[in-house]
Amino acid sequence: MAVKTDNFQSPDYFNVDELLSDEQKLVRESVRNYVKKEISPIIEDYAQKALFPEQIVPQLGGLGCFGPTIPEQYGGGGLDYISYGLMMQELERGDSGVRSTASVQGSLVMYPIYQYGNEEQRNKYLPKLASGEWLGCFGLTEPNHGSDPSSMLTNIKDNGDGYVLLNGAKMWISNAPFAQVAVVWARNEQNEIQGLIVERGMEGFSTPTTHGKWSLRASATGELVFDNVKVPKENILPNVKGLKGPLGCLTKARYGIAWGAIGAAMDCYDTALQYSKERIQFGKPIGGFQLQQKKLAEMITEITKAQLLNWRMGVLMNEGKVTPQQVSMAKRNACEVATNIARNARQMLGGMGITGEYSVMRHMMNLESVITYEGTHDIHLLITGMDVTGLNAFK
Ligand code: TGC
Ligand code: FAD
Repeated sequence: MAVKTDNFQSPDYFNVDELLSDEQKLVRESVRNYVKKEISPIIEDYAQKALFPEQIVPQLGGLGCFGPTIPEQYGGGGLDYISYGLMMQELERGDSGVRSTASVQGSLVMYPIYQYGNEEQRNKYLPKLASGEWLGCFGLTEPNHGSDPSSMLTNIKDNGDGYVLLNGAKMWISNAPFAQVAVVWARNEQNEIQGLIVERGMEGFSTPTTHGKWSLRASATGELVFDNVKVPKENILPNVKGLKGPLGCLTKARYGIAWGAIGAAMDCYDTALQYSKERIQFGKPIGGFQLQQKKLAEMITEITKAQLLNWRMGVLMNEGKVTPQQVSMAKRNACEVATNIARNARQMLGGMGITGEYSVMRHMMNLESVITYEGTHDIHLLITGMDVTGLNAFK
């Protein structure tokens, strides 16, 4: 496939740029330039072939996209949450799978080691994860427990010799086939959920690849299988017990997804806008027809609303005031908006919309995963429903 030129023009209808600091704009610019140079030219080819572009791991590390809010002493970027959000926006503008790689590494692997780990664990793992020397994954979902992780069966038993024995299986795990390190959530003998760091090479630990995905094809997904894996007790994350451990990580990752999904939507909108001005039918550009303008007008309206919501969420996150329920709303909204925009943009491109000549169909298929993982659309509706009514409709 021919190398692509990326002519992305970022939509900013309500001058949201004016709300950003110079540092935040600089961060965004560097990731945008990286995506134009290293991701856009190759990503369609990798997605078509269902290959994970392994080279992005050290590249993203070098760019500071892994753990940007983790303190610099552990290799993180020491940046604020709006910078982090803008990074995720730009990465997902390129491809949701690339953003996934960064989200998992930063929010689901580095964050729990930083937040729930001890100093030795932080020093041992965080710098290597930050630089991209190591890739990590996060194991919460199981074959029979997705939306309801509280019912997980994966378990640890004290082996009496400084080790625990880990048994069970995790499914749908991003980065798993290439990861050196897995943060795994399991039940202990007191029935409490605990996190532990499992390393590739531990006997009884395998990571079979998941094949046949029509979505996130350039992201590697796999299982984590544990068959009496002897994990040193020192690999248990000491500072959290219970489901709030993994759910706390999800809040950080959902935050990044809310920004990321809008990045994908911005790319779909920009592609459809440019196409509508160039594609002539019935003697004029299709952008001159009212039906196409309605689609574009609705797209830019929804993108703008979501950009403002994300910015406000970032401010609250920086102030330590955001609630998990607010993050949940922003994640759900961004995914729904982006999914609808991708579908409409694809239609606006006519037959060309189903080809890899344009990014839109790839985004559209990717977003089906993004609206499903980190809590499905339904689960996030129920989180908001419970928050506003005080009544639990999950069970
Ligand atoms: P519940 O009783 O509500 O809560 C248990 C404890 O956790 C606390 N909590 C949270 N803390 C931080 N952030 C959140 N978002 C939190 N939600 C709840 C809660 O306060 C409580 O604390 P405590 O101190 O009282 O113990 O738990 P529940 O079992 O009723 O479940 C609630 C529910 C359904 C919302 C939760 O299970 C859920 O969110 N389910 C969705 C599962 C999910 O999102 N899985 C994601 C797997 S990872 C993934 O998809 C990665 S893809 C990444 C990529 O590739 O980019
Ligand atoms: P289910 O929970 O079986 O849900 C099926 C349907 O039932 C959904 O429509 C859901 O909304 C609905 N439903 C469930 N409960 C209720 C209810 N109470 N009320 C109403 N409707 C309900 N997980 C990880 O741990 N780590 C990862 O890195 C990871 N990466 C992923 C990558 C990809 C590409 C995908 C697709 C998934 C990934 N996941 C990961 C798993 C993801 O988080 C789960 O798929 C998601 O949480 C949903 O779980 P499930 O697939 O088991 O669906």
